[in-house]
Amino acid sequence: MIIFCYFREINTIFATHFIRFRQLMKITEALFAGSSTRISERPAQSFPEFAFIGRSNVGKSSLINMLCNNKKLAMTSSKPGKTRLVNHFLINRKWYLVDLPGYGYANMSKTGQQKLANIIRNYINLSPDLIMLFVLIDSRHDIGKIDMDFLTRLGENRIPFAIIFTKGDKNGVNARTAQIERCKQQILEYWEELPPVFVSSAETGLGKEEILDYIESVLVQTENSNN
Ligand SMILES: Nc1nc2c(ncn2[C@@H]2O[C@H](COP(=O)(O)OP(=O)(O)OP(=O)(O)O)[C@@H](O)[C@H]2O)c(=O)[nH]1
Ligand SMILES: [Mg+2]
Repeated sequence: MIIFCYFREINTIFATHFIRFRQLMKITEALFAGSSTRISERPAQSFPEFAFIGRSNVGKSSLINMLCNNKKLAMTSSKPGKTRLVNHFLINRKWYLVDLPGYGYANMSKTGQQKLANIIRNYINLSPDLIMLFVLIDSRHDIGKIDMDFLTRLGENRIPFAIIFTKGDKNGVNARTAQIERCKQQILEYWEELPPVFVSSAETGLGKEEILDYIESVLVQTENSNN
């Protein structure tokens, strides 16, 4: 299948990311740097970007807050469709965390959904500084068609991504592990190998160290390949 070779190529470029570095990344400063609807409106200063995407309400903004130890940094809500802009947060004055609107919010008007889809597509396809997209999946659910289609498009556009299974506190460890295993098998029906996979909880901090260490390893790798 054509997707397989795309993923193999992404994997070759990012293979070294699978090696765990013990960098003990710490976020000492997280500053809101601006909101945008198109790439031309991004913050003027350019730094490597790690962006968070996934279904509306999956926990993107909450995860950013958890990673930054600041519950008020990104706006969250129990109602889907809260984040409607691309929000840049400058971390340690060196890189950005980017909070994106969610996809798949069925209760929004068709025009509203289209608008969000355009904002997401514009950012993902055109940002020259996006080095890793974290695709968030609710750890209690199967991977839906909308998520799988989204992953396929990432493969087609050669966007490097990792997966984070969110809301890990909502299920017991056994049920969570079994469900995540199901999701991995679903991914392997379309992909030759799994991307890097993490489990998180914005409530308990589960996954924080692993995700931050991974970001650090990608940053080190990117710096090395630029020198
Ligand atoms: N128990 C639990 N609840 C979570 C977790 N992460 C997010 N939530 C809750 O899920 C709801 C949605 O969280 P958000 O972070 O706003 O989700 P989002 O993906 O940014 O949503 P949109 O911006 O609407 O696309 C909120 O009520 C959060 O408190 C988690 O890890 N555990
Ligand atoms: Mg949000």
